[in-house]
Amino acid sequence: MSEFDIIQPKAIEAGDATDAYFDRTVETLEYADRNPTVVAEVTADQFPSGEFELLAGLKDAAHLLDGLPIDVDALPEGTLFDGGPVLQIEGAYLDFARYETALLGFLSHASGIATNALCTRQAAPESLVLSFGTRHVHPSIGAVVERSALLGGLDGLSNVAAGEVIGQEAGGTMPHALLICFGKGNQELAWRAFDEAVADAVPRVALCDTYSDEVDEVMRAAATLGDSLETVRLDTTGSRRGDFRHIVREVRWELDANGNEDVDIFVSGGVTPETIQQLRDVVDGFGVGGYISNADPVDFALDIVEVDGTAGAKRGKLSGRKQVYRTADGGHHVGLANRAGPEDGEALLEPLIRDGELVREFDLDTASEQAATDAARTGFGP
Ligand code: PCP
Repeated sequence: MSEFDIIQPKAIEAGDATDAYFDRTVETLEYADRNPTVVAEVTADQFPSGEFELLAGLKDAAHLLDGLPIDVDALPEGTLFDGGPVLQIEGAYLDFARYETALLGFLSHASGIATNALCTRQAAPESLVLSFGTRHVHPSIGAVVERSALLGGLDGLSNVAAGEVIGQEAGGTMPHALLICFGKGNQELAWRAFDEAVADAVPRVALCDTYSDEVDEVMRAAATLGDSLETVRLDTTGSRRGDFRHIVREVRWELDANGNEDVDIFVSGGVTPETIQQLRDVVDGFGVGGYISNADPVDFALDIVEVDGTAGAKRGKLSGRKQVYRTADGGHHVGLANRAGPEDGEALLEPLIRDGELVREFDLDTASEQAATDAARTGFGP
């Protein structure tokens, strides 16, 4: 058993990562011999508001529910939704009651992160954008952060263990700590040692802002590594940035003036979609951390909307089994499932589990492509 404060996967699978009131509910319903067949829906807002969010975490949610004797429909992972419902369960309530807490957690956190990742992607469709943010979150959700970032369209990840979970190798070159270990004034020694030490496949990206002016360090790195230098990374700390766009353009000017037109400029540190839009014409790539990993979770709730065939919900929630549609103008339309949808509407809820069997496969690239396509259809972006 781990010494870390981490709920183990087996406890999640068993439904034990639940709020205690669901245990009391199970106890009470079993005592009263009551177990209605219900339809329950996961929704963020009841009516579309014009604010889209990106569905992620469905793979884990599906594996949580797999094997329970229920039917589940859901949007494809990587679909933009405006409120919901994003997932719908039909079954005897006691068969899934204890799974609500973990189900919402899987969907809420991943969808919030994926939404900010897609927003970041849309800010710079042509740039390299890498995920740097797992340092800001508990390591137990590092793979959730990295998978959601990739789902939103980022090009790469930095967390090694998360990469192993996802099946995609982590990338990265050097932190300031490496430069500092060689001492002030010895940046050349650090860059050269890095070039000699690491595998050929690792891109030669020199961090150029540790002790000195960015232009000065960039030109020293170029002189040290010559043709091996592929990229310079500027991670200038906030208090020293000044007019950062000007600094970046100066770096580009001096690189070009000295025959280093092929050297790319990569920027990291506090990067947001707004920063990206300001710099994307003068920067080749971005590392984005907190803006993505610290995203607010989507405020999903699971609500019963039908009991033993009769539509009914708590106050403030819309009764009845629903269907959601993508309309031709890129809108999100919610209607009752037993009524006709909009003429130009594409129904989005699809089977996920039938009689307890998972009937869908999950592929990260497919979900990421879905997100990009949907962003174009809905006009999602900063
Ligand atoms: C980068 C930057 C941020 C990290 C990435 C995450 O790290 O300074 O702290 O980006 P974020 O600001 O968007 O969350 P390094 O330059 O490697 O930091 P260090 O100074 O630790 O070497």
